[in-house]
Amino acid sequence: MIKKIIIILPIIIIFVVVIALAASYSSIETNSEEPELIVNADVIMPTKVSRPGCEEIDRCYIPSVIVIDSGQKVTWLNEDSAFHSVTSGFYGDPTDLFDSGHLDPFESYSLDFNETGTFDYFCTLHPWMKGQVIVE
Ligand SMILES: [Cu+2]
Repeated sequence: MIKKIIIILPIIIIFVVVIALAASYSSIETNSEEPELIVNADVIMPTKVSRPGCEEIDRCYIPSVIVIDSGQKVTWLNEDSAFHSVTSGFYGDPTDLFDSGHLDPFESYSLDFNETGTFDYFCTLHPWMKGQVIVE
């Protein structure tokens, strides 16, 4: 009788552990299926742009040049795991027209453009990141 219990008990314990692991795994699965951020971004800061190189393929801000009509809004979304900014002007020569400050990963920043013109912007943390909003 005791021998039987000694054999059966570990089997029951393993069975319970497997069920518990399966339950926790399936709940993780369910969570990952929930919709992620729903932000209608016009310009994306993609992953890995905190290292130089994106400027060579014009992909630091995507698109790096956006053309809109006067009165339209532009929304930037930081899809990188590093901080970035959307700051008017050029690195070392900001124009003080707009500045998002440091955007956290998956944080967005929106701005209305009511005047026509070409608005250069850059990232205060990564001098190679440059973009342009052209308002017609
Ligand atoms: Cu940056």
